[in-house]
Amino acid sequence: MNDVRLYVITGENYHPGRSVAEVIEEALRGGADCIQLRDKEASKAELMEKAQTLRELTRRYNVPFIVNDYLDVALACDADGVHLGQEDLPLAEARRILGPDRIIGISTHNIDQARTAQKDGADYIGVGPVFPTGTKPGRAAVTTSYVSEAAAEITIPFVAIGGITLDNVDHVLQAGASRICAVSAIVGSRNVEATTRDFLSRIVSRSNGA
Ligand code: TZP
Ligand code: MG
Repeated sequence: MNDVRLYVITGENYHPGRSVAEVIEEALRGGADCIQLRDKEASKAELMEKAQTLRELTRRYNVPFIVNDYLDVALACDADGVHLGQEDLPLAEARRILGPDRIIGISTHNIDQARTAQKDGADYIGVGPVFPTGTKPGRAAVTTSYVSEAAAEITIPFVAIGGITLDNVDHVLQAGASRICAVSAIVGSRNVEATTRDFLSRIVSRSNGA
């Protein structure tokens, strides 16, 4: 996860009438360098089909592929890893099942959760939601102050997530994030490839000290 700068998560409600593969391929063309399949509505069979499609696609672009929530689907499609929330399977059990080589990411909402995930061997953490977001309604925003706390203390890679758009991404980068994760601002945009490229150039110029 060290090289990841722009991590894009699927969100099919944001692009009615267009397939997940089509939209994600545009993000990959724009430079997304990590893809997560997140689908809380699909049946297991549907999820598996999407996972296989995205696995093939991400392999072509040589980009890590992560499955949200489901270790069985991740293993069955040979994903690079899984992403788990605080209420999902505990990290130690997930590690036992997945082994040392697959990526395990953990959502965190405060610095204590981040410390725990790091200590327990997470490969990366999500830090958010930074801003309120319709993609995860009802979850309080952690603000950029948690991003700054994570930047000051956490040594494993972290991705800032939640309500991040081209209008506020500079604040998140200024707060200390060097990896950005987004759903709606990218997959729901009118030109997915161009928007991805715009996000990436903001991230890169910030890491070059601009
Ligand atoms: N975890 C924390 S916030 C979030 C997830 C999955 C949703 C991010 O979606 P968006 O549309 O980029 O705000
Ligand atoms: Mg989950």
